[in-house]
Amino acid sequence: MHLLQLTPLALASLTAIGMQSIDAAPEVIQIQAKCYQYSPREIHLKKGVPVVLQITTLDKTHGFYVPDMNIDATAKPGKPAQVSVTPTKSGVFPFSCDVFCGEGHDGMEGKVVVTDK
Ligand SMILES: [Cu+2]
Repeated sequence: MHLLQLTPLALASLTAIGMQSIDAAPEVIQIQAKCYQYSPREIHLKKGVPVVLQITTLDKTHGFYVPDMNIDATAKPGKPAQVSVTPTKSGVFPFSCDVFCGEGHDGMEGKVVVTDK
């Protein structure tokens, strides 16, 4: 009797564990922005693998603009920007700050490197 009662529960737990690994949350990649640079300056992604980019500013408002990937985010102090992205093509895609932040603004840039799986 006890065994029969436990079996459905055990099966349910196994199923839950299996589902969890399939529906694993995308990796969150942290990017820090400050006058006048990003850290890291180079972000490596894999084609077809979803990720969340979280851009945090350490000082004032900065942009995170990746025209080739249709990303245009703004990180405000105390309010990081979150961008979900699944790269659809491999290549090197430059990003830059598109919110004027001071004398070094024009040189505030980096690149996203997308490789095939
Ligand atoms: Cu800027």
